[in-house]
Amino acid sequence: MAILPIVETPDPRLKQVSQPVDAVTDELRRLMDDMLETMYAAPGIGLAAIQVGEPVRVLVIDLQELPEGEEDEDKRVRAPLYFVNPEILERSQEMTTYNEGCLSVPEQYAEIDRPSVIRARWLDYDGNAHEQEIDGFLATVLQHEMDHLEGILFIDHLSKLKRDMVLKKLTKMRKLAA
Ligand code: GNR
Ligand code: NI
Repeated sequence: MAILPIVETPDPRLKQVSQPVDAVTDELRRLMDDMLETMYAAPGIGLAAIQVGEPVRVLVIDLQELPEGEEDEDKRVRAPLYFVNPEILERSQEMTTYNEGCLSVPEQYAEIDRPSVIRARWLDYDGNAHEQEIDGFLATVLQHEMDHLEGILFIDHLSKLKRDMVLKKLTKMRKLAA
């Protein structure tokens, strides 16, 4: 397994539309393993293949939630999810707002509205097909990741004024870090 460099805005690769994969092969599983390792190291809770420069419709998610009643941050449980060629079949009219971040827009956050519940279809790590209704934080993160497959970042859901403010803060942060 390998930790891969994460592509950051304004890299034009993040605007690319990713292509469906023909089959879940060992080579694709290797990519998914590397994406997961890269995501854990970042650390993050989701990663689309284009964020490591691969324009294919593949993403990994692990919400790494604390067990009920647990407060120790070290007790987070790993439960990786793999989505190949994901599709959204239905979206609820009801919307939910989350303060989103993105590894490709480091250390910037903004409140984004998205449908609260979606019905999705995808292939998993073994190439098995799933169709399921998804709600809660997973619905938000899956929609954030699926946006990456269309070349869309969470900041693209903001007004130009707010987006430019975020990008300005990012530039300033990078100058301070340099
Ligand atoms: O690590 C991440 N956290 C996050 C928080 C709220 C909504 C979406 C996300 S996904 C993000 C990782 C990432 O950039 N995935 O593309
Ligand atoms: Ni992201």
